[in-house]
Amino acid sequence: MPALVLLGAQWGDEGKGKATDLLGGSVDYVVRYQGGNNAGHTVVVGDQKYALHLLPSGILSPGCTPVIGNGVVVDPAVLLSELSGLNERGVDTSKLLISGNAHLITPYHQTIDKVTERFLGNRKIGTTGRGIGPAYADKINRVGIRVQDLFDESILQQKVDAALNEKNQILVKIFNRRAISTAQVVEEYLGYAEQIKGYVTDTALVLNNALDEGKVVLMEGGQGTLLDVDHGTYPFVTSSNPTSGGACTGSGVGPTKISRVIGILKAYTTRVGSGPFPTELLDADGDRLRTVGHEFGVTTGRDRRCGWFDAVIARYATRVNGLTDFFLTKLDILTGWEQIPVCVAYEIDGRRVEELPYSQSDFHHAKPVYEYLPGWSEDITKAKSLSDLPKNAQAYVKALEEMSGAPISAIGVGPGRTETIEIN
Ligand code: 2SA
Ligand code: GDP
Ligand code: MG
Repeated sequence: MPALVLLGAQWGDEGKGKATDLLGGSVDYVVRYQGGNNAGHTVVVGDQKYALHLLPSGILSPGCTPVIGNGVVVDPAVLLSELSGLNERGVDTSKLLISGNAHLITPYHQTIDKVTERFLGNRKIGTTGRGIGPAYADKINRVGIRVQDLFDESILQQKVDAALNEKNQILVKIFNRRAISTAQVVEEYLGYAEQIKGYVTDTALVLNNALDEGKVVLMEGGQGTLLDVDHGTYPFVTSSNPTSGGACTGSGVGPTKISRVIGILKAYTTRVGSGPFPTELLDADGDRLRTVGHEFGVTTGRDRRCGWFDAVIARYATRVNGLTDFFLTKLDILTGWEQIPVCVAYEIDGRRVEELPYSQSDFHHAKPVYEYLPGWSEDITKAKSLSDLPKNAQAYVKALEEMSGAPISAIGVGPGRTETIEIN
């Protein structure tokens, strides 16, 4: 198996961290290809719980080389603090590789992210406030600062100065904030250069050489398909491409090298931030999913919005990512419901719609059409095979598989590494 991609099939927080960690033992490299420290990936190893924001989840697998690809935006202060946090807990992070072409998040990106959200008022995106969108905007505008710029003081000075010329105009004149000083940013960032230098390399070359030698490379998405800037619920999206195409551009590995694309699919649906969500539950059932499923932002601590499983979204994820299979997660959280609604289609202005509407206005008006599947009450957290599950849980999994358009190859029945059913 050469390269494989693992990504979120919904709005993120499907359990990608656990899934990556599960595969970590059988892969040589784990690569983050987009996003930054807006991600929150939880990995539970024995009695230890790790929350990773910027680093790839593979950093917890000793045999694995973790890679931050060119498509990621890196906040160096967060990077260093995440590394030292792991080191203090005895995790070896010395193998980390960071692309010199990855862009940097700077304090002015965070300021712009936060003030823009404040000015948008009730039209806000609900960002994580980590400066992600403004950093990607600078990358596309060709005024971004890259990791490699840290190692040339005069280039860094020139680039920060050019970027701040424009930013300060906006901050002072439009947002009524204080101007940010070039000297201060340059001094802070030069301070990171020495600490980061040893990790920085041409990661695309390293990964392609590794693939030529028969090594296995896992590319790990942050966020999820419906938060993709091209294929998600724009403008309520993140500013990068979590979908499978992003794995190629964000790592420098071509599509012909990828043999498997795994979609991580939660047995119900959650979303953090603003935007349409047809199966959202604003009642006691939603609160129950949030409480039982511990649905709170790993990065910001925000309540996640919760709702029933949406098969229209799952089918869409299969299509836009070319998924080969799904990992179904958090099935255990559904234990105890008498019946479980599953959205099989939408009703939009009196019409039944089977595919995700490309028009955002239509999607905003989509009402879920539910089928009701019988629930189960038995504890499933010790199940090791499909046949260990109660009949109704097996039927729920089978129904989701049929509706979603790709086979389910693993089922999560708890947060721990071993709480997984693998299906061959
Ligand atoms: P941003 O900060 O520009 O990427 O925000 C834009 C939208 O993307 C959403 N987003 C996320 N959604 C789910 N999980 C994410 N990671 C954290 C987690 C989130 C947290 O694992 O819990 O802690 O709040 C994530 N990152 C970005 C975001 O909510 C906006 O809707
Ligand atoms: P990610 O962003 O996709 O990596 O997901 P998060 O870490 O933000 O959220 C998923 C949460 O569900 C984490 O707390 C995981 O430990 C937990 N989790 C993952 N798989 C399962 C599962 O099968 N059952 C239960 N109960 N929890 C799970
Ligand atoms: Mg998360």
